[in-house]
Amino acid sequence: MDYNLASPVGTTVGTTLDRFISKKQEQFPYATGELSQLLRDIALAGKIVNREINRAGLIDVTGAYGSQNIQGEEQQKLDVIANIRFIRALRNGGEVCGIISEEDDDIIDTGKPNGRYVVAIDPLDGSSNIDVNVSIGTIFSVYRRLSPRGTHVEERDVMQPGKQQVAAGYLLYGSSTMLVYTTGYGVHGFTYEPSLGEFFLSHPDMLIPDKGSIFSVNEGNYEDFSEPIKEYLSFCKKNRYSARYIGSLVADFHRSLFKGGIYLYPDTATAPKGKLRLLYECNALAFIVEQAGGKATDGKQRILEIEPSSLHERCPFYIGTSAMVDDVSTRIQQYKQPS
Ligand code: P6P
Repeated sequence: MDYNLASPVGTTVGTTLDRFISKKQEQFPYATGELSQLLRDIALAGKIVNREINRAGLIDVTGAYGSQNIQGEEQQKLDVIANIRFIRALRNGGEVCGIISEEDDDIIDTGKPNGRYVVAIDPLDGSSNIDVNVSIGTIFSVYRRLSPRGTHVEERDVMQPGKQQVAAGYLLYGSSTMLVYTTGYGVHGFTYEPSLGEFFLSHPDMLIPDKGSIFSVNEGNYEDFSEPIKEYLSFCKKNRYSARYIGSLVADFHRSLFKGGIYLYPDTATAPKGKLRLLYECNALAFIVEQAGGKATDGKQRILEIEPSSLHERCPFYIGTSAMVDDVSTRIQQYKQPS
């Protein structure tokens, strides 16, 4: 029978994440398949966490877990569940010798001394939004280890500047669940089809719009912002930009990536390093946005250039459309304290 494959009946279901990774593998500097397997492990954990999130209202996984993380933040039950799922998936995959997680004070030794990679992860960012059904996300960075294979992970393995990342990505658990990642060869978005249990390529070679008119910041902190940031926000309003702030970093970043714009989490007098964490929040999104043609800075330097000094350090964070990020950096660097 002559099937008309152009018809909807014969339309292919699209490229799965697994097939895409395999096809792109030849672009990995180390085409040994280990980084491919690591990405598959993250996607698997993401599917499991997605299922837990989608059932959150039905089973007892919402609300506080009853303990705090090193940040002093109340851990949500799903925070703990997500942390366990990602650590377990990465440990079982065997490619990772160590992990740092927002939910753990110290480096996690996976007990896999032959793993070539280390992972920095925020297993469930924005989890305070779970109970109100707002989109939340997972953020991850992958580095090659510096210490010799066959030994246990060392602090230097995870304390690398963001420019050393070999892969980075995020999962967004929203109206649809997406996985967006880069290995340094462009940014690619996959949409999860739960009925098939697969991520399908939906947004190949993503690029951030080079013009933007959306600014995203928690203006509740306005009184604590520096003068150049206050001036920039006035500029945005005078130009009738749109204000959008979900209060969930992955969702706010994802919108900026799609629509253009800038996300700001500035330093303040009370929080001189800002709120967001360099190693498992800012570095990954900075790698992605630069691969998509955007920029990310702490106001003084590229996020990816920052040499980490502690596992859970924070940094001021300005990320999005290049011209908008440049505008903020220029204002910060040219601001002269009144004498
Ligand atoms: P604020 C969530 O806790 C988070 O780390 C990010 O997801 C989010 O962008 C930010 O904090 C929100 O912080 O101070 O505006 O509530």
